[in-house]
Amino acid sequence: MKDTGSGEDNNVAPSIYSHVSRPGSHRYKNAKKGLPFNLMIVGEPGLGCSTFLNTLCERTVIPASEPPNPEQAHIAIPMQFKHYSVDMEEDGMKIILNIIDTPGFASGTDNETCFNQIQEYLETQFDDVLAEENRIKRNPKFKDSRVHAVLYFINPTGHSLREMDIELMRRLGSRANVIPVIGRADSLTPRELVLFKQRIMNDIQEYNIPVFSFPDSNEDDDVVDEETAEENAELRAMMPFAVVGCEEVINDDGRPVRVRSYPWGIVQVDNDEHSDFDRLRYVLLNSHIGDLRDQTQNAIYELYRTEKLSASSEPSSTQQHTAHPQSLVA
Ligand SMILES: Nc1nc2c(ncn2[C@@H]2O[C@H](COP(=O)(O)OP(=O)(O)OP(=O)(O)O)[C@@H](O)[C@H]2O)c(=O)[nH]1
Ligand SMILES: [Mg+2]
Repeated sequence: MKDTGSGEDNNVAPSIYSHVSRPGSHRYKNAKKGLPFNLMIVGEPGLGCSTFLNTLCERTVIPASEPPNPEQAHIAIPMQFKHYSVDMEEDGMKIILNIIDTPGFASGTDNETCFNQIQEYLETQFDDVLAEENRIKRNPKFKDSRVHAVLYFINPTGHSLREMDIELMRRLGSRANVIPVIGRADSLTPRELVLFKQRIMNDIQEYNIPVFSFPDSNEDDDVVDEETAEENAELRAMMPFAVVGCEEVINDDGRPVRVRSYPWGIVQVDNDEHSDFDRLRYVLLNSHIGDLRDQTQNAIYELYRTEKLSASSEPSSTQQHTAHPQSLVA
């Protein structure tokens, strides 16, 4: 069954985090019903995934999880895929944010099952599109549920990536735009965070982990204008994004501000000096929403489609798959 957040709400308040959007995102402003963006969140229990999503949506979409019953603590809870849909508005652009949360990920000893389930989930969405492309009569109401980005939450240990992180990101990187994120980043001091980010990026390079990269003008034949190339270089240097989430909103001179209050001070979620939350939010819902969708549809799905069709041994089924691959692009 599908859990829906406040997806029915048509009078969506513009985000308190709104900036001026980059020209690239304006091409979707005509998406009258809203531009669908499918976002999956994966992370170990307690890393702040749900809080991050609620912060992103600026409302409680995912309720706080019930504390586990101590008498049943020995029973591993299977991972679930929970769906939420939220209407958002970002600088005049309507976005239908479809969230896939994965509570229970890595909460038992058998991570392999979780990895397989997530990979299968991503591939099933591709299979649905492939099947739809090949129908003689297309379903006009077909919902494209290919996942446009997977946020992978890394534990703020301060060490480096663990085997589990490497294995999961490696496996999912060919099936989705994986964006690594350090959860609960306020647990590290600024200096620890710099070192931790460096170690993670070294591991990503060393183990050839295919995470989403913000393209450089030299690397990409597509036109990446100077402004975008500069912005992308800045974003690459910031990776992995260190996020802080919080549900508490305080009034700061008439401006609603999300803060985590501690006896020794406060952490402001949207303050760039405290957290990369605001930059990541902007990447997902504004500057790179088009790139993430295009990359999913034109590169990742295409690769999957080719693999799948090449593997198909039946000559008749190969002939069937001749529909134009772009035909389902919203
Ligand atoms: N210090 C700190 N705590 C956080 C942050 N985000 C969430 N928390 C706290 O961490 C705890 C777990 O947060 P959740 O958002 O429920 O974490 P989750 O990853 O969704 O965990 P489960 O759904 O329980 O598996 C809560 O007590 C949150 O208040 C953060 O950025 N910093
Ligand atoms: Mg959660």
